Amino acid sequence: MNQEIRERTKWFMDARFGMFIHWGLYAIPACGEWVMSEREMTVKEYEKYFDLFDPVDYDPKVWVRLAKEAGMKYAVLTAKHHDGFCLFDSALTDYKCTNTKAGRDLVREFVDACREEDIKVGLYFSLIDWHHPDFPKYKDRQHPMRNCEAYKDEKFDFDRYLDYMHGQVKELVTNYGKLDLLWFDFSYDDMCGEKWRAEELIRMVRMYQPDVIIDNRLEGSGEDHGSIATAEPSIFSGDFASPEQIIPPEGIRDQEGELIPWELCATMNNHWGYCNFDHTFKSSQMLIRKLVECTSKGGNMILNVGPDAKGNIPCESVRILKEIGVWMKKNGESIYGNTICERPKPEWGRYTQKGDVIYAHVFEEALGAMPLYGITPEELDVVYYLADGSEMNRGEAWNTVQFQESAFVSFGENPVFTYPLPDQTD
Ligand code: JFZ
Repeated sequence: MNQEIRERTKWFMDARFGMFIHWGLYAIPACGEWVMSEREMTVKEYEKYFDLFDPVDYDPKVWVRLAKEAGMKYAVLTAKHHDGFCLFDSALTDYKCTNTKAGRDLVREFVDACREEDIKVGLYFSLIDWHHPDFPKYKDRQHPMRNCEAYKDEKFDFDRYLDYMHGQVKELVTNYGKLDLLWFDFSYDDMCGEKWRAEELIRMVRMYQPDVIIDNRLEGSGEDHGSIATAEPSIFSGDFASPEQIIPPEGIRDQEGELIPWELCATMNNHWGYCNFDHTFKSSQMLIRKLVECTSKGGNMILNVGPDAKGNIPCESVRILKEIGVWMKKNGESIYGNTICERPKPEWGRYTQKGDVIYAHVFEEALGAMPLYGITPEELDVVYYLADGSEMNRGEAWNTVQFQESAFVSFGENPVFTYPLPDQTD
């Protein structure tokens, strides 16, 4: 993995935790961002949501402050999703928020809010566009390119679409100041890489935004060249890998075995876009553990919210984020700037590490003593609870820490113990 990527992604890999925001016209039908495809709606049918769109409560400062309260360091908003509707004031289409009742540039307000609150700014941009007349129409979820009945006789000039798509990306990278992150989505089958004129696209982006971090979804998994995991990534291979919903078992490494930047994208319930009947929200405890797991494997987690049609983040998500925030306030030190700890994974949880300090995340109650696998007693300096700074009672047993009844933090709170290792140079 090259040095340039390593330097560019430094802040990102230290940040560890971000907010993904999937928001657009699909908040109105309220069953996820794929509704147009899933119901095989025509452009005309779907456009009724364009007429209805009226996000009276939209205030990105509220979103960004919530992200901050949860301990997140960056936020990524869907400037355009697959439905083609633009949350920004594109000069290349009328299908944009400024022509709806919203009447304002929603991306502009979002980037301003992020900068005001000192949150790094990211924009998601869909390579797929179901609204554009020159984007070949889809049939089903897996094959967005297959023609559906209603469009079977239409001709598509794909290059014209690509000019449009590149033009919009240019607008985003030139009209909104410095962007910290761009999230392109997504390639499939042979629709990948140069089919998007990816090299040209990335050269243009880099000309205006030399430091922006870019995901790896311009590239398809079927490509036999490039990929950031190879010694010779192509220019459009991106800066980080983007596993979805599934945490890679051992983190992600390149061919030399070196960790590469990666970011798990995850939903809180089972949808990205707002869904008014999906109440299957994960617990804050589980999400905290997923964040710890990503950190312990050298990766990030970007956790999604799907605001509703008025622009409010669902109350379940707000509650969960606030709970995570309480934990992060006390234990964030074990997440930010941390990475993989090259010791055997403890049976009862996970280690994260920053410099000489090991943080032990206890997921499972031990029977009185907690063996510090892979750490010798000689290495140990002090052991204390990160949440309150109190010292742990060190047991007699070799390589174990004895719990003091009174100091025991209940399982549900994800206690973290820190093990600052003595200075190696001593
Ligand atoms: C994509 C989008 O289709 C989805 O709406 C959401 O924005 C998500 C973050 O990204 O979904 C994908 C893209 C790629 C894969 C799976 C889901 N994939 O390669 O497995």
